[in-house]
Amino acid sequence: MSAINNFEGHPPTIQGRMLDEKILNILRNSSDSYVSGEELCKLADVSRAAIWKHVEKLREEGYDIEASPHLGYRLVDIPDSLIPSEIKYALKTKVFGKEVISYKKVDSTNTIAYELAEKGIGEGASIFAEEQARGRGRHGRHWYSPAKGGIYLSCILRPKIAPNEISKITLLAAVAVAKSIRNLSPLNAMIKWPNDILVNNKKVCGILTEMKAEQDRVDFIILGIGLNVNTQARHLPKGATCLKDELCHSKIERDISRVELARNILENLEEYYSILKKEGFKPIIEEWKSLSAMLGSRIRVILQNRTFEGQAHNIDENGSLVVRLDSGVLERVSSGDIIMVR
Ligand code: BT5
Repeated sequence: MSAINNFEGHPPTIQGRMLDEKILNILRNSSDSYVSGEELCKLADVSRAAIWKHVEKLREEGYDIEASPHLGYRLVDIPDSLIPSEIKYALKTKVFGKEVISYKKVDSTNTIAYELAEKGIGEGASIFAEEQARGRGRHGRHWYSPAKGGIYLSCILRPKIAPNEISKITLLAAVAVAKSIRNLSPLNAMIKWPNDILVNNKKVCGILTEMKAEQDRVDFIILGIGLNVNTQARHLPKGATCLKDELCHSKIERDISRVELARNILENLEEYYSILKKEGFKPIIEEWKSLSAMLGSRIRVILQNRTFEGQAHNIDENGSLVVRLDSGVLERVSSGDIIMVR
């Protein structure tokens, strides 16, 4: 596997990671001022040599830490990297992102998450990568996952649901991501059934929900989210866009913080997942409908063995799309591809 766990050649120990975070938090808390080496040793309860080693490691991860022989250490800049210390900082969740594992490059975060789920990793564990060599869409399609610009995330869920309810999780995730884009930008993110988020009718995000299940119950679900944030257009297929370019078209020139967006997505996932558990699927459907790019529109439905047209009429209690055919007959579609006709 081409993965580099936690931006090193080997997985860091839990103690090592905790010390990194401890040092970072001390530097963060002193905002713009220096923390002397002596004070840092005292607060982190380690030797000067250990501080130096961990500061070096943090620098390798992209933190700009100034070291002055007389004044001590100062945090100058933090990286917009999808690393545990950044994702977990100020993250307001109990389950999603409780465990964060980050990779520089993997084949597919869904594959890694699946393997970890089989080994028993807990619900909410979140696997991030800066790049995927073999990012997957549905039906074995390729998901373009170039380095640095996107968020490639897979979360492990262990809900008590039946296998035929899995599309509830896809729809829930679509609501969470669309809301996060709207929370952190002026862009009107919309949802296209079943698993796309669109901005200005172009795809910015796809969701791939996979599972391991017994006949009547889900063992675990891997919720995979691919979101183009600052991705260069030349790396994307036709019909796709990224948030940065859509902001630029609205005359807003800025990078969006992937870390902030990733945190917000984890927080929204937690909120909607807990709504699903406590109140059922109905409130999620209502949210989904309010964000829908297609209800009421004429659509073409492409299934494996046939294609037909109709009007996107509704979403039913299981997350299936209800299409009104020209004859007036309502047809339910539980999976397929949709093209908006006009
Ligand atoms: C999807 O499939 O939209 C699901 C994509 C899920 C990707 C995430 S990334 C993290 C996790 N790990 C993985 O390996 N996968 C998940 P589908 O509905 O089948 O759409 C696939 C189609 O979207 C492709 O055939 C292209 O037309 C288009 N596409 C591919 N890459 C894209 C991108 N980066 N942005 C927008 N569209 C893309």
